Amino acid sequence: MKRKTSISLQRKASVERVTKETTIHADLNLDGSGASKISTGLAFLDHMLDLFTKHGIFNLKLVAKGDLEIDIHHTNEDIGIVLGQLFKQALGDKKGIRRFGSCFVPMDETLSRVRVALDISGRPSLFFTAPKNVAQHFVHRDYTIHDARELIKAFAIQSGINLHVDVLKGDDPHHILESIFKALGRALEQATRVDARIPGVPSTKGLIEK
Ligand SMILES: [Mn+2]
Repeated sequence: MKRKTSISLQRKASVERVTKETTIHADLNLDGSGASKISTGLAFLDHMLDLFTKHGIFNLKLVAKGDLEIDIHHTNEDIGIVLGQLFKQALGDKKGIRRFGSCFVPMDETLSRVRVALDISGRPSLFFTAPKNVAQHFVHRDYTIHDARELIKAFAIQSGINLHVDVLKGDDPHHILESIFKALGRALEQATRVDARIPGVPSTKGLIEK
């Protein structure tokens, strides 16, 4: 595996990940305007990452080419890995950030039944719950809520974020996934925001695990 990264003083990061399964190039600006340029080979995932970027008010460019002839697993998971690495690098020493974020995003019948809450704690974990009958539904030919869970898990682990995603109700998987990716973007927007009143890292310990 080849991996190249670059960090700038501004809260930006670039990641290039090349393996036998996928090739991914990505650039993130945490202090963007919600502009996205996404091409993953999976139309539904492009749509979700556009929403994530827009509602996170980040700028994200991501081009992925993966072994989709096998299935979407490698491409989907590796995109989660790269997104996590981008956020970890762009956050740098995490000085002055709000650290916590949470959001409910209404989407027609899934009103207030998708909850996302997160802590940029440096201690990565994902707690993801969804009603059984919803989780296995195919959304668009080849993308399920289970696939979204796998991407978000890789993201949480690589970014060092403690992340809770709870789908409590909802009938339409497309709407549920939109709520999840929008709420994740908005909760990250809150948590990554720099607040001038916060001196140093937002922890009484005086550090956040690297
Ligand atoms: Mn849609």
